[in-house]
Amino acid sequence: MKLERITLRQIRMPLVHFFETSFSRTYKRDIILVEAQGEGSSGWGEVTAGENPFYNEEWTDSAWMILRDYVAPRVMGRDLESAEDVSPLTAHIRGHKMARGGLETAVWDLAARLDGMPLWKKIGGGARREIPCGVSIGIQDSVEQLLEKIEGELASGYQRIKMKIKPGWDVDVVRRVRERFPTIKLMADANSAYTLADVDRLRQLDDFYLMMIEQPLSHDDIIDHAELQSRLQTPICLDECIRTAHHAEQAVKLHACGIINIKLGRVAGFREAKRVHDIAQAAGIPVWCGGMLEAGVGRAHNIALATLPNFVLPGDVSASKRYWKQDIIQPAVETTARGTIEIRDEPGFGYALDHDYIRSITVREESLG
Ligand code: OSB
Ligand code: MG
Repeated sequence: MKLERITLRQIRMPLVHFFETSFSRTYKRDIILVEAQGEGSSGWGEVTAGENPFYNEEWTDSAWMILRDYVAPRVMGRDLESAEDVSPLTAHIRGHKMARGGLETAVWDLAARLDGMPLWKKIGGGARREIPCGVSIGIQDSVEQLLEKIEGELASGYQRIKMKIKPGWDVDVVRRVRERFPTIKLMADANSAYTLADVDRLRQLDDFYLMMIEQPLSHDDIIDHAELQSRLQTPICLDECIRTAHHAEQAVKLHACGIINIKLGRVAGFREAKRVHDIAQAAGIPVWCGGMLEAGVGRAHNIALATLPNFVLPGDVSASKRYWKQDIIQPAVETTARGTIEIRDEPGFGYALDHDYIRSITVREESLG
């Protein structure tokens, strides 16, 4: 397999509802789609970087430059035995894993299409025909608004609720959610808003039998999480700080977490995501698939990933309509009344691209040949 052309497209999509984390509020997304062409077919990937370097060091504009100037030139025209070969070719680039993952995932999709098989099969997944879904609910303007949102998501069938927390929107808000919904699967994501000095505050969350607390401490720290975990009953789930399989090994060794959230972009694509998955599985640590407010392409890739065997917990992959009035794929991603997404058997990521719609929301395009 050889790539003859790589096309980058930046699309702009308003969110149906703003999404607020401890680091920022987002109203619209600027997303890079990567089309990898070769052997008469196209594979598609989505760069999961945010619009600002607040979740990690990447953002839409940095990813565009890295893809154009560093990632694409290292892969274009090379003889690829399989999609596994892409990640090593770009591993010389420090950081910028979401930019690398944008092309890596596109090549996996291309490889699956060339073999006429679904992407979930190509990556070695298929442990389940439907993936269990939760939702991630951002910080709201009021607790009432949050309770209302949770009510709506539960009515749609979602299996677990994740709420975002930050200092000032934590213990009291979680308490009110628990009082209202005593038996739901509930968890909290802090996106690195705390330090070890907050241990007493974080210990108060043990009262609410949360499934887990996600990434309470620094985005690049594992050691402090290990100390915090030893002082908490609630399992810690690591997100931001697991960027490689080696980080997963270190977290296991230090007992820094009980659960890992795997995001394709954060670890540079399927190859490393599978390695993180395998390390966690061998250590008895369950994983789930995180989300980055993806449009349809990234969403479909996440669905494929979540069919690997150790993705046993409901993830943050949910229906398109929670994010977009119109998604870039057809059909849109929908959930069953059981709070699951059924996998599809079409070649590649399994959905059709809505090219006309993509064209209409494209704000920048560059073809690299
Ligand atoms: O920490 O999981 C996170 C969104 C943007 C950046 C970081 C995170 C999130 C989410 C949303 O929680 C998950 C989703 O619904 O896509
Ligand atoms: Mg998170």
